[in-house]
Amino acid sequence: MKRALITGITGQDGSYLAELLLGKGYEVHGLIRRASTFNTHRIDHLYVDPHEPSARLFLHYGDLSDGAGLVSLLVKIHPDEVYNLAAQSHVRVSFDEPVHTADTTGIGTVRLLEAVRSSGIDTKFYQASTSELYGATPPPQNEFSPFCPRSPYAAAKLYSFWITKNYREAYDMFAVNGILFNHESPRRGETFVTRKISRAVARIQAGDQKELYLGNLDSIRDWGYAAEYVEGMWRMLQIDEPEDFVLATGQGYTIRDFLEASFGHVGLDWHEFVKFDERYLRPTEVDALIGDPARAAEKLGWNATLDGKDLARLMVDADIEALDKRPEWIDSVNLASWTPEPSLVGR
Ligand code: NDP
Ligand code: GDR
Repeated sequence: MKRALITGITGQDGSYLAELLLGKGYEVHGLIRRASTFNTHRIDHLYVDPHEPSARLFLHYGDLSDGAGLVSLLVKIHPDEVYNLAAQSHVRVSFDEPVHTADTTGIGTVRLLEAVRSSGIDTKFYQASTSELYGATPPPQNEFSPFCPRSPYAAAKLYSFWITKNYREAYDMFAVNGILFNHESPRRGETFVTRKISRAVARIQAGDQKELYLGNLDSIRDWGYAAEYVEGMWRMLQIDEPEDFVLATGQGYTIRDFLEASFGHVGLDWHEFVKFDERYLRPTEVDALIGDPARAAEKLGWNATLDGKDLARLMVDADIEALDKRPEWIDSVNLASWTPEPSLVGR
């Protein structure tokens, strides 16, 4: 049985990847952070009591800031594959917490690589790199496009990209970068723009929310489906020679297009609900990201089947279903009066 270690298993991608690997017969180990509230809701459906003989998912407390802990964990688990998905992953937040972002999203990667190297374990290593590396480089972007990061997050990920490549070359490690363009799902964090919109559509339709505050509506993103992208991550570790790949749909849409598709899906006109709030602007913006996934199609046989507009419909339907499942007593409460102030709605 193959054994994998996933950092960031409680996040969107980690949960889909855990599902995929368990389905392929792997024993899956996940790094989780101790929190004062439960942070495992995305993987609760996969959990089997470790005392059961059928259990193949095991969770371990740890943190990318704790290098010694990572060494101990690797020695204990002895994984065949390591997927480094953990990061402070919010671009806007990285301007508020640049040093923390550098420490987890950047230095965290070398802590994990160094833990692999120093523990002498023979394992393949996947690094969650990002289209944000291209920043100001105009689309279409592929594996040969120059990097031009535009945020503390992207600068930290740039370090992680190069240190992963360096460990591959210096120590002959099977270490790869997946340069993934935006990918979304019903499990997307609520403060990323797609989920913020799909949740708002569901809540506005149910009468629980009146307005939606957003920032820049002109940026273009290449949105794919997270459940498909984790398959691409896995395929990158199954080829003979390690190399870096772009995963994308090749189709770009503006935030306006996403609004049109989401609100339009339930027969609403977004112009009536969306308001501008400058707090959601970034000091430096990434205007347009549209990936060229040709290399992944050719060498990995990987293709995205859903694009941004499909995602808008899928996510709105999922958020409406989630609201429908809430207990009946909640309907007797005036939720509209509970709508948080814009400052609390997220970034
Ligand atoms: P999420 O923000 O949903 O998940 C991030 C994960 O990292 C969570 O499990 C979080 O734990 C964990 N984490 C954060 N800080 C630490 C730390 N110091 N030590 C250990 N774990 C930590 O991200 P996604 O699932 O969307 O993305 C996965 C990875 O892929 C990230 O690295 C992201 O930057 C990158 N990426 C994402 C893209 C996307 O469109 N989704 C595109 C390209 C790259 P907790 O739950 O406790 O907060
Ligand atoms: P991004 O995703 O920055 O591309 O990073 P996000 O959804 O946060 O922003 C996309 C675009 O929408 C604009 N925008 C808003 N964004 C947010 N979050 N909230 C708003 O209210 C809002 N209004 C407009 C943004 O300005 C931006 O142009 C994501 C993350 O998952 C990264 O970890 C990953 O590396 C990249 O995708 C690829």
